[in-house]
Amino acid sequence: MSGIEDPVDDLSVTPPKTWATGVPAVTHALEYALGQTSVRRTALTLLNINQAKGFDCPGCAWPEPAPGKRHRNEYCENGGKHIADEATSRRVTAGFFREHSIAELDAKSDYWLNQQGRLTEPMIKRPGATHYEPVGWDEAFGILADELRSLASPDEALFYTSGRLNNEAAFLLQLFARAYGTNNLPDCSNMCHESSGSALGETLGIGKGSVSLDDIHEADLVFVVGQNPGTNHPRMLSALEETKRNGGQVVAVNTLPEAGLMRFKHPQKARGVIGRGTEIADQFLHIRAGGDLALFQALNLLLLEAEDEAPGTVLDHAFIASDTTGFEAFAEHARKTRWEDVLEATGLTREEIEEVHRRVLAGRKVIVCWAMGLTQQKHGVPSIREIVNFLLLRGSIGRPGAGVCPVRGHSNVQGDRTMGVWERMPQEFLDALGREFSFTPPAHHGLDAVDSIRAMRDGRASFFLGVAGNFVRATPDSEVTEAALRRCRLTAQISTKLNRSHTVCGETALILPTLGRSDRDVQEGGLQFYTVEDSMSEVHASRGRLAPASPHLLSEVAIISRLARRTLGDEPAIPWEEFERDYGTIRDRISRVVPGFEEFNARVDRPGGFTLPNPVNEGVYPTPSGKAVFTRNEFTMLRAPEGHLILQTLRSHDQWNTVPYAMNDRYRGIHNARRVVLVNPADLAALGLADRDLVDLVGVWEDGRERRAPAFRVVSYPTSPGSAAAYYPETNVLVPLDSVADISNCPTSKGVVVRLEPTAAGG
Ligand SMILES: Nc1nc2c(c(=O)[nH]1)N[C@H]1C(S)=C(S)[C@@H](COP(=O)(O)OP(=O)(O)OC[C@H]3O[C@@H](n4cnc5c(=O)[nH]c(N)nc54)[C@H](O)[C@@H]3O)O[C@H]1N2
Ligand SMILES: Nc1nc2c(c(=O)[nH]1)N[C@H]1C(S)=C(S)[C@@H](COP(=O)(O)OP(=O)(O)OC[C@H]3O[C@@H](n4cnc5c(=O)[nH]c(N)nc54)[C@H](O)[C@@H]3O)O[C@H]1N2
Ligand SMILES: [Mo]
Repeated sequence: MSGIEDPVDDLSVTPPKTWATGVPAVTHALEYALGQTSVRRTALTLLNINQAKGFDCPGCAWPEPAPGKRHRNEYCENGGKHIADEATSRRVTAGFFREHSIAELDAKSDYWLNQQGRLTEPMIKRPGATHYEPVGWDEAFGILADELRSLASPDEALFYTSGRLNNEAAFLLQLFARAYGTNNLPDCSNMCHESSGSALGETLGIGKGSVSLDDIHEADLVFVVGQNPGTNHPRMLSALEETKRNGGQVVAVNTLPEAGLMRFKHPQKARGVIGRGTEIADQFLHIRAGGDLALFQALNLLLLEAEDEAPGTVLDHAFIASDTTGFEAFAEHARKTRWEDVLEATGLTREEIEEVHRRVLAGRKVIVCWAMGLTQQKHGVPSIREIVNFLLLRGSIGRPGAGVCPVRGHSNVQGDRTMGVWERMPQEFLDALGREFSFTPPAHHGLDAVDSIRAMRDGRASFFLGVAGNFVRATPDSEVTEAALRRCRLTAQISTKLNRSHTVCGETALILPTLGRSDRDVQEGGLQFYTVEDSMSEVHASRGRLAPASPHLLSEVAIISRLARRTLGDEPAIPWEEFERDYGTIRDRISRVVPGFEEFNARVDRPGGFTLPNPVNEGVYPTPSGKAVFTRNEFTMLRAPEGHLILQTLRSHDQWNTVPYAMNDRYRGIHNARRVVLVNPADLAALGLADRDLVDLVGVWEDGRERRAPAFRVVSYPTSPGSAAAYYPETNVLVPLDSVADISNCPTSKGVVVRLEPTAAGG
């Protein structure tokens, strides 16, 4: 398999940190930036991140405070690193590809590939070639268009995107795919918050969260479940600090005692520099992997029992009667919850859960936040449905300070979905799109990420275009996925930086280099801006400031427009050239197709942009019954066979998804190595292993095929009993393609059964 070696294996371990951010954090961002580029570019980039006239941080999707309330430096350490990584002065040129064969590049680590710098001109690998060579844009579009036109069915083509893409380009991509004839629009959401979308769509009729930043600030109680904000959403800690200042409480639920959940030192305030910072979690539940469903079932049982004891004081009967369906059936089922199951599944004590229950009773303004620790579990969808039950019981939805908060990942992952990047867009959207552009979009659903891999593996798809992501490293079962991509007739990637999706090629492969968020985008119609939507449905503009990395780059909008025009000609009649000239004309079309975007151009020009309407907060639930739905969820838990552990594959502090920035995970005390596996000391003893032993991680799955990730250092760490943790993407090889969450089809990246085998000598 490709590129498994690490540049450094010089592991040192220090005790895990018990607080997050503070001055060292900003220093780390600056260090990374200055290692990549000049002082001037560093200053230009860092000072423009998330400012009203600047660009949206390409890091996470956490929202910015209102324009007047923003800090001069409204970014975090990791946002600073992401932008420095894009603004780097290093360049990958034609000479680089002459020097390195594709096989040679494929043997390099993900870290090394990224460190080579920005891509500068379009490149092609022709059939049978060992190297990429330069190709003109025109020829590249011709090759892509010929291939698309030669397919037996449009459904043999796949159009992947990640949430790095802006709204305008996302709208054009889905328009192009549908005008061409397919709904095959797999995206990173399929591997990310798909379980949230499934659960919330079914129960509340909306695929997104319902709270704003102000709601977080004024909540009585915020749950942070299966999420590591100190690393992945650092600005969320400022919001939680505010919750606490206003008298609210925080309960953290995690299999690891993550630093950011414990204590927070604000990096941009004097208080953050000295002193102990703010304690974040009032209560920390060190839960077993996959125990969250059982936890919320127990909390729901306690609420029903408390209502029995003091009728009319606990549940919100008026809300339940007016706004929901299914309460009786749910309650009957919930009363059968057995404490012995709950205690086994969660590993918590009954006292701990009762203590949470008392906190819940203290107020109705309750918010539950969650991320990958829930969505990437086999029973992620029922777990989230149970959270909705929990909030509905006390009417903690659709009211100030209350609601559901799936914390999104990529900066515009939510916007891409709003723009129609989804293999299963509702018919109303397709009808509106068809009306606007006078064609009939295909009605049958397309393929998601996992099904796309199956289709390539089985020869049902042979054309793959990836936009703004790294499909081959983001997806599970690396060996299977790599073989699937290599079977394609053509693979093409619209990217800013080199990654493994460029080295795992189809017969023909193309690299189409593009502008990044921080780059100035000038078209015939003048200086352009893009728009994005954050995790709380706020839509705003993003304007790049830097000189583009190379004169040969085209914007994503330009690449998609030119490819579409070349492939489709004038049928259907879509003004692709006009779109490329002036992105405002795309927004005009969006305003006529996508609900909530009326007068888009006018409204997005205001500082801070605008917030999309959220029906749930107006008491409207777009479900078939028009009400919020209580669900019955069967108790279930993760069990590993004797001698095995449940492995979660997660992010270190120094990476952006598939891209490691350094070999460190500072808050967890891991330095100079990524091939480490964190295991509870009691489990280590039971397995006959010692701290720093070298082991292979061996995946165990019902298909009997061996999946092996060789040579990991064991680190004794306070993971919850029976569970282990190691970094993604090095461990994706262990996640079976068919091991997916029920209903959402999201890979179970947080629930992989493994055994640890001592690495054979010489291994
Ligand atoms: N710096 C940085 N920021 C990022 C990203 C990045 O790579 N780097 N990625 C972005 C993206 S796309 C996303 S989706 C988000 C991801 O944000 P997170 O979801 O925070 O990311 P992970 O590192 O996958 O962490 C999963 C967390 O869930 C916990 N967990 C695992 N299993 C369970 C379980 O069964 N129950 C509970 N209660 N907890 C569990 C883990 O211990 C860990 O704290 O971050 C976004 N922000
Ligand atoms: N085992 C395991 N697997 C996982 C996960 C996990 O927790 N465990 N997490 C899943 C999740 S939550 C997600 S979201 C996916 C992430 O999957 P992806 O979104 O596909 O991966 P990224 O690593 O974010 O993609 C990085 C690449 O994007 C390109 N890029 C960056 N900026 C731009 C830009 O502005 N324009 C363009 N065109 N290209 C750009 C660069 O070339 C860079 O190499 O991975 C998923 N896979
Ligand atoms: Mo994600």
